[in-house]
Amino acid sequence: MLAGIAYDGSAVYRKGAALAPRAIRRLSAVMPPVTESGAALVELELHDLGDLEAGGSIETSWEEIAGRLGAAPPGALLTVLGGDHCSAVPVLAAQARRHPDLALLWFDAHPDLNDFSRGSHWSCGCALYRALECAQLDPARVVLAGCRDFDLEELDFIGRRGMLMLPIGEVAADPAAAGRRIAAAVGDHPLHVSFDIDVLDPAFAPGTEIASAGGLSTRQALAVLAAIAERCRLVGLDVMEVSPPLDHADITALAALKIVFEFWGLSQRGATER
Ligand SMILES: [Mn+2]
Repeated sequence: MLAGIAYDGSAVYRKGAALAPRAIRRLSAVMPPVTESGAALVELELHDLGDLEAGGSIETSWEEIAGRLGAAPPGALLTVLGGDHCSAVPVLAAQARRHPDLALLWFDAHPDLNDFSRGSHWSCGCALYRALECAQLDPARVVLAGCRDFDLEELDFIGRRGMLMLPIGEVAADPAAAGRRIAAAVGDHPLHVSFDIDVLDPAFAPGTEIASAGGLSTRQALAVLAAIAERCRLVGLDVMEVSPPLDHADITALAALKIVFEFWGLSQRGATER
């Protein structure tokens, strides 16, 4: 099940992510439905809900969007194209409803764990904080990976709530080992992956609201996901913060598509092997 959330009302620095679902869908025509390991994706049935309307503020629309997404058939793998990262709030609320013991992997240059940031409770720096509240997710079942830009109160929250955070250096040095460590922490819980494209280095994903140097290559991110998929039950993916107006030669949108297609292949393979 695929849906877009064409929303960037929570972006405080540079808007543009609302245009991502359309850009990514348009570019998808150039991608053959075959993964890099040669698995045909044509066996996947794809239902596209189109773009869900978030209005001017996701604060007032997240519950309705969560209702739409939560109506996906129980076994369906949910894939959502954002949108700024606050678009993940309804996604995670829906996923927590569909999978009561949900675990979350938050791939991001920023933990987004401020209660209040840049003048609002609903700016991008608050995305995960609001998602934990709205989806009623246990922070102990959330793993952060790739973070490298912090507000001090975020580090405080991570420490106090006992959240597992894999430092960017550790993930970059050995992505497969990082994936195994994440999988061990997730255990048997169904896993949703929230992929902020800014976890990638700006060299691989320049088109994003707040790019952060020193990030992962697309290859490293794929290696982390592959190691996780061998061990975990993947139930969903969202790819957020792609900003077409800030992109160059569609590099970022194509990276997002690569992550989506490979995730589909990995989920398919994981489901067959387990
Ligand atoms: Mn984010």
